[in-house]
Amino acid sequence: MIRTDWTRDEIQAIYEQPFMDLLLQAQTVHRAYHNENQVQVSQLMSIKTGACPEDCAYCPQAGIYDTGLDKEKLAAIEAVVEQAKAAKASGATRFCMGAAWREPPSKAMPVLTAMVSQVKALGLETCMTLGMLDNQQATTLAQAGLDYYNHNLDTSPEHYGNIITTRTYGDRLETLAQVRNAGMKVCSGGILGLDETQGDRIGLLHSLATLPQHPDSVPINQLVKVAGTPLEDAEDLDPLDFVRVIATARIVMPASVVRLSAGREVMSDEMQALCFMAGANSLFYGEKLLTTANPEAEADQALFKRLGVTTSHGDPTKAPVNTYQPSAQSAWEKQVEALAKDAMVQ
Ligand code: SAM
Ligand code: DTB
Ligand code: SF4
Repeated sequence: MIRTDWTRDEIQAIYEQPFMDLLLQAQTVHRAYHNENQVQVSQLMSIKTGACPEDCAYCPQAGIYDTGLDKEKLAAIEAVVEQAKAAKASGATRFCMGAAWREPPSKAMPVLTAMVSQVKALGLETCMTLGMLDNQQATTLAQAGLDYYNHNLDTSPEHYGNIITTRTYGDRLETLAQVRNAGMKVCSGGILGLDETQGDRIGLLHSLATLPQHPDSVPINQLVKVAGTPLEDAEDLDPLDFVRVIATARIVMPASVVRLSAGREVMSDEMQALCFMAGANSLFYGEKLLTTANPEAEADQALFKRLGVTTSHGDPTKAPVNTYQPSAQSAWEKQVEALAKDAMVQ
């Protein structure tokens, strides 16, 4: 049962339950839909860096903030293919190309489509995040074979105007609709740590979980605070609230792949393990995100080893994905119940 009619109250009730209950529920749902010890790994590359005309208050690439970033024009196709080869060799299965644009300029489209087809020819899944897309651009990218398009809602509709003024929430929803209509997979999530309230976090999850079809991939980013951006001194997040958001996303969008995204550089291995337990089953891999640091691939491999986690080719989702009956007891729930009975007898 995959629902797209969640109310905010229902999502709030899931989010606010005792932490252990929330984690148990999330892990139970996770096991019904996904291969429990598998994680999908994507690698990012910034193919056009900085000088963005938008004013996203979290972003080091917005041209109006002085973040000391080196701006770079659209990368050459060969440079992108080289980096994609290296990503594949280090274990990534999806290559995500990001550009600091409001929307892709039409003269860039032939270069972008060549990047998609050449990266795909390496046997990698492809993803792009280029800003807003119109119908024509979405169709062109889909025809070139682009598998995923990333476009985040970022926060709740109410908080959105405090973070971005140069494009609306409605614009973002429109781009997601264009991506879906063109037949590409949707990657859409948000950022935590934007001085938002708990209600805003629930509002973000509500917006994502009530889209006509859930995003296939849901990145949950923790703000990387960058000097020079308006959010450089934002309040630190309670790490357990971050885990609550992951767990709630897992429960309300059971078949989606939830990605533990930006912010891992400051998370302990134990915190990341808790996020996997809460239902995260994808991450960004490689020492750089777009412009900021990420854990080294070796550190991630060591963490996977400690946790007995393997990386998946494609999504770690079980097929068929829509047969989960919340009322039916899973094998794992039965095991938990049996163990609890045993404990009472002793
Ligand atoms: N310019 C395009 C756009 O915004 O649609 C694509 C690139 S943009 C950098 C992709 C996403 O990265 C943003 O939507 C935001 O969620 C995330 N992001 C940007 N800066 C971040 C930061 N400092 N910390 C965490 N996430 C960030
Ligand atoms: C997403 O949700 N997070 C990624 C990806 N989609 C494009 C980007 C994170 C960027 C973090 C800041 C930086 O490195 O510039
Ligand atoms: Fe530009 Fe994207 Fe950064 Fe916003 S998040 S300033 S649109 S690069």
